[in-house]
Amino acid sequence: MSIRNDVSFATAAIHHGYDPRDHEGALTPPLHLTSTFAFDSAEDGAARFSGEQSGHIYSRISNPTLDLLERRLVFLEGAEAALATASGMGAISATLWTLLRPGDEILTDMTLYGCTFAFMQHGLGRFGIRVRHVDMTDIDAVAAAFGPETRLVYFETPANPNMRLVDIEAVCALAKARGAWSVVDNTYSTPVITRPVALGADFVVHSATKYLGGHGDLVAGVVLGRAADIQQIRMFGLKDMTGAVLSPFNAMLVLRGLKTLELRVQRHAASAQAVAEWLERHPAVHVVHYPGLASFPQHSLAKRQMALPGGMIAFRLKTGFDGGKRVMNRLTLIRRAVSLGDAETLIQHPASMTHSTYPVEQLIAHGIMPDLVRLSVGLEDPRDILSDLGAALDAECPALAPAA
Ligand code: 7XF
Repeated sequence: MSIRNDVSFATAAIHHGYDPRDHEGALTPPLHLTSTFAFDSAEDGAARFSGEQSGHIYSRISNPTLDLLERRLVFLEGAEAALATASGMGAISATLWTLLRPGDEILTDMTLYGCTFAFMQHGLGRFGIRVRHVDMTDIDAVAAAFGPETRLVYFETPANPNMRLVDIEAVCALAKARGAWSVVDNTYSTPVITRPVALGADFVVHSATKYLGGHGDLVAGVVLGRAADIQQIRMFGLKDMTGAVLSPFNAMLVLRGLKTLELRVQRHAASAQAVAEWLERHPAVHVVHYPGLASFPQHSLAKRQMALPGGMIAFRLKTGFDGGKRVMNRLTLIRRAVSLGDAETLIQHPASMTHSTYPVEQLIAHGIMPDLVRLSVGLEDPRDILSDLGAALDAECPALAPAA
């Protein structure tokens, strides 16, 4: 199913899949806080288990509140089906455990979120699935990296934490031609900015903990793809392998977050553009990685593939890693915390925090500079964000003066 043209994104994010008339007029969808579902008869129960009869059985398999969230996300991402999970890692692991077998190989970009990297290296690696990293900004290198065992291509765009972009259409077309599945982590972009399914991706995964939830009060994930594949992931990767089922309460919070997703992402992006331009002009800053800057090496791909440049920025200071630590410790409004996509502006140091799962000697090879600082631009008044950053960065300037 493709994105419908008759209802706009913002409207669907509020209304799609729910009619108050089916729920005693309740404006807000009811929360189905139940672990199990009563059958009308022993025969009905057996028919549900055998698949002859549709209907819920047990909340590790499905639940009406999760069902609504899944249908809404299906619409927003333009996919056929979705499976909500307890976390982004739950979505990624349930998907890969379902699709891969010992001896298979995954082709992935150099840069991945730290726990995705660890899951592939140590989780899948332990069970005979190999991971090959390739620079996916170089399409010829991707084409050359396929081997006879390559079953799946996996990447993030923009990549966490260095903002590298991958050309979704080009890489997914290569995967398809070589008979491999493509899985795109769309956490940084959200469907407001990029819809990978329309660009040829087989699967889209999210950490819904981030922009989809949007308020820093939950952990959740989702995988989207074709109906038959998602059903397999539900009945094997989720039900039998990981059990990483989302709580209906958290599903409700994600549904609430989705209502303002488009508005929030627009504001995150507008503020991040202003902050990135300001950072680029600051004398203490060495380099800023942000898709909305003309100086960004993949700026033209960003304009082609992304409706907005997003809310995430990575930067490096002229005073290096120690300078980054000093700046972080001077901030009074911006919070020193991992995660992203929250109302609060968050700052963290990937090499020692979110990406500390990489062996230190491999960080640079994976494009994660040890002095890189990551900023998730929040929804505060951008003038307040800039004034906090300004004070912290100006205090760094004396350290720039050449030694007498
Ligand atoms: O299991 P989670 O909901 O935390 O999601 C995992 C995940 C998957 N993909 C991407 C691109 C992610 O960024 C994440 C989580 N990242 C957080 C971060 O980078 O701050 C986790 C904090 S350690």
